[in-house]
Amino acid sequence: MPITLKTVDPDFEAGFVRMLSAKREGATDVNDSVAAIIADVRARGDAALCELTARFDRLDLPADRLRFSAAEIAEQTALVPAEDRAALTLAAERIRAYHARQMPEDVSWTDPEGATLGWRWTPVSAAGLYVPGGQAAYPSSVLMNAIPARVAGVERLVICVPTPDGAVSPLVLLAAQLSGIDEIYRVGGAQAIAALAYGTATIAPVDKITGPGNAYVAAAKRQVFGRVGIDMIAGPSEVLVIAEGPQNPEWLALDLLAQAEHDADAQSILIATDEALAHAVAGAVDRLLPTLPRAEIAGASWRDHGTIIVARDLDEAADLSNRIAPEHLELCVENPEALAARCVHAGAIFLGAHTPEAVGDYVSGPNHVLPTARSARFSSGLSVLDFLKRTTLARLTPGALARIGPAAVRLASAEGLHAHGASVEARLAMLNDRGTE
Ligand code: HSO
Ligand code: ZN
Repeated sequence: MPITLKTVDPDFEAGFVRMLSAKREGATDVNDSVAAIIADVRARGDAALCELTARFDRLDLPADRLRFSAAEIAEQTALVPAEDRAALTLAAERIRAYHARQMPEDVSWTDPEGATLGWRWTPVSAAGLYVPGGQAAYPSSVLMNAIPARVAGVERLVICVPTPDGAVSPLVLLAAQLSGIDEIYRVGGAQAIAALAYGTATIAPVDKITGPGNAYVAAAKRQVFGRVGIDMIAGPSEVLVIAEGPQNPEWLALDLLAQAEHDADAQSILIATDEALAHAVAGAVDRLLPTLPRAEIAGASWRDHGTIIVARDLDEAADLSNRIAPEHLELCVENPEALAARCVHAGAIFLGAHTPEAVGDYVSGPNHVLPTARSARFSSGLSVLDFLKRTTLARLTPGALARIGPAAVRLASAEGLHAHGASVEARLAMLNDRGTE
């Protein structure tokens, strides 16, 4: 049974705070073993990569076979049924169109002192995308990571995906192909992250690593951060559904279960403004749960982390939502735009009863790599900006230097940095000799 809280109850606040601070991820400390793997790959390159792949994925390959050949990719992608290919192609097109609009413009202006200022965006040169193996090898996540990088103009894009016992996902390879990636290695875990960060003879290093992964991958990303950029460390997925009646309880129940089936640590929360609707949804969840192929995972998530809150009104619901700062926020209410304006901390908002979160996972266009564990308070989902760097630009005319330079001289002196001041003064002295405009 999920926790049910009513905001009118005197013990509501304590229960809500308990839910907010509950830790949903197992705290296995893998830092030491990850550090050893990274050190090994740095020291022994491909030899370490091959040995670790044999050990962890039971795949014994020489270094020159770690990369999928063009023939292997063609052979695998040909296995994808036409309907799946069409769906993935539609998803890729919509994700591309959405992200193309995120491309920021370079900016330049001349201020009243005569300084021409601005900034310029340039892509990182190479990015590595980690794709988990096994059950979590989501082709949709390949698109969500690769397409923004492509749109940003990243020249070299690489995928690392573990293939335990040699098992390959044709759809993952097709997603890579649709994103224009042909450099794909069957390497996973911390060793893949180490190779992407430091390079080996076979895998040239990249500048930025993105993509989800297990505890080892997450720890490895943390440890190589600084050497390379990383996207974020994603925690278990979560959804908050805010609903006011009348609503179809089954729709809402399925939205909660869609999140729950990801992971036993996932969290689904419903805030309803009327108690009858809350009960109807809870009943629908109980009815539908056993029918799911992933009933065990979804059941564990719903039992341990599922929460239903009955709020007084939508104002109160919005306040609670802002405290939760959910990764996904679904607004099944009469006027979702008005409510969305009040919900300021959320990774992605889905407006209205006909926008289930699952369409956002695949085909609506926005990215599904989103801030979890309340990090939507200070961060955003993956975007084109994650693959761009902003370089600032400044050009001063002699007149501009004459007008603002003396303040720099003054501040340099205050900071005790003589050469700083002198570099400006030398120019000012010359300008004084010549006279400036
Ligand atoms: N809801 C997940 C993404 C996903 N769902 C991939 C299905 N496939 C995290 O936003
Ligand atoms: Zn999902």
